[in-house]
Amino acid sequence: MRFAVFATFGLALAVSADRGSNCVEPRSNSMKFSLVSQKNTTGQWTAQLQLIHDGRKTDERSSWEVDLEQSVISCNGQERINLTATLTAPPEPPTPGYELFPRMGYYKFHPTGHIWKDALSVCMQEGAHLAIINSKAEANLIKGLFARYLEVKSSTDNNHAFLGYHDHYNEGQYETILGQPLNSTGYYVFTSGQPNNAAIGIDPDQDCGGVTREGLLNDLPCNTRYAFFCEMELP
Ligand SMILES: [Ca+2]
Ligand SMILES: [Ca+2]
Repeated sequence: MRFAVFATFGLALAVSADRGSNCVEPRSNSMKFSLVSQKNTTGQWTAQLQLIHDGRKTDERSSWEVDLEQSVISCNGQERINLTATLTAPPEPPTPGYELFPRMGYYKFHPTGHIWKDALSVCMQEGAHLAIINSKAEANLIKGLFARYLEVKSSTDNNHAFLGYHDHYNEGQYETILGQPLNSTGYYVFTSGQPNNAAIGIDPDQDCGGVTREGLLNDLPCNTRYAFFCEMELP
């Protein structure tokens, strides 16, 4: 959904919305603009536009984006400032329950424990995959989602969740569920003393990927139930 706001200096304001067959009206009317246009000491006009949508500024976790273009026309000693602001609304999550994180993807935390292969299936059924961490920023995102749930259900412990990596084929050689070596994903930070491949309960070893509440990696037993993260790539 894209629509544009055209403003001329002097605050004559008009709104033009694309009403094509694939467009819908905005769902919320809690949208405010803050527009500042001023001449600096060298005589140049500058403009700043800020969008506040649902109480959040565009530079916070809102994924609304604002592009502002400005041109100055001088005519008969007068200056006319043309401003064009283009708002781009975030796409709807392809599957309910997924949250968009701009430039990262859609994520969903499942707070009810599953064994690893069932967690893998749940994510696939939702059109996603078990999450793979590719950066410190993504690890922080996972940590933040985990922190929303002080307790998880039907999980072996409250402090771990499954991710999309494993060492099913070669012990200690971790790879993602997409076949990439884990140490080339951009994030390979295990928590202290891990991976340890230790036996827990009915599991003789640990071949499935996990993450701690601190966003650090830990190998986990595959047939033990943990909460898990699904991830959907941006289109
Ligand atoms: Ca292992
Ligand atoms: Ca471990």
